[in-house]
Amino acid sequence: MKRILVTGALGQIGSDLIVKLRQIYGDEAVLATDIRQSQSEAVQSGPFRLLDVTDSKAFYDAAKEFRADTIIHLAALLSARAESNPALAWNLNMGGLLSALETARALSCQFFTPSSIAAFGADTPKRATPQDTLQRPLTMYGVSKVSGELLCDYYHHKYGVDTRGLRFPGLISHSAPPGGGTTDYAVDMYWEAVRSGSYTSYIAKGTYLDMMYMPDAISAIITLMEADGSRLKHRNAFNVTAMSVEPESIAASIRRHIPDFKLDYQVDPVRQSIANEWPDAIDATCAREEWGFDVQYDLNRMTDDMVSKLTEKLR
Ligand code: AKB
Repeated sequence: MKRILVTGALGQIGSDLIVKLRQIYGDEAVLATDIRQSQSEAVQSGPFRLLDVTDSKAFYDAAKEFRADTIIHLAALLSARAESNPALAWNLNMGGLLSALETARALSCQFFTPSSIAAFGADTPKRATPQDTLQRPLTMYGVSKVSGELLCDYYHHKYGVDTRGLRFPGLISHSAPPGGGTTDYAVDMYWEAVRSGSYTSYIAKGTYLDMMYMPDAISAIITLMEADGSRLKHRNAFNVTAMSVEPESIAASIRRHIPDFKLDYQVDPVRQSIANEWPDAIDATCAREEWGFDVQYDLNRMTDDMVSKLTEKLR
């Protein structure tokens, strides 16, 4: 029976992941932690604890008292917010990861943390971006993600920690809003399409980025964590993606439900330069071969679900 500690439980991934993990392993088997308190029903359905992930003693104590055998470490600052406060991003993303890995080592926990398409850089091949390739990002978020991947590799090879990770593309969900990312424009577009029928994108027309619907991301985490470790050649993070889209592709998909939906542009130079550094479309072959990665949602299927869920929520 698993006992799972999740950090950043109130964030975009955490709020959906907690619900799914509790459905599978039981409410009491999943400890949700975050730096802030919440009344969210999903999180309140089982144990919750306040945790500042940069406090390594508090991290260790929380895992020890809960008798955790698995740590899913999600707490981090995303790309745009990290660019506006690079020192804070380094301290939180790297300090938090170090506390998490040290705890996993000391308590022999299985370990998951997400990486990102931000871990690549401007000189990485833009299309069919391979699993193993050049990674020289120029954003602080990217620097923290590539360093995090190396640290996970290090803890696996040096201490035998069972580290596993995914390089997530932009994640789209209708439950918790994302915060401070670059790919968040896609989520905002769905909300505004349903709420007001129009959206002004801060990402330019023609900017292709990988995306994935949250249910596929959650299922990828669980499948990877359940996979036979002896089949995994990569202990840093696997490329995973469901689609490569630009703002007009999402708008066209939305117009199948909201024919008058209007999309215009007011490009934000900071977030656009972050997006320009990221691949157009990554290659997920290693994830498919090593642990059976698969997705259920393409763009139109995701749009159908997003529009129907947001319509229920907002009207
Ligand atoms: C962001 O935009 O910062 C994140 C990511 C791709 O890691 N969604």
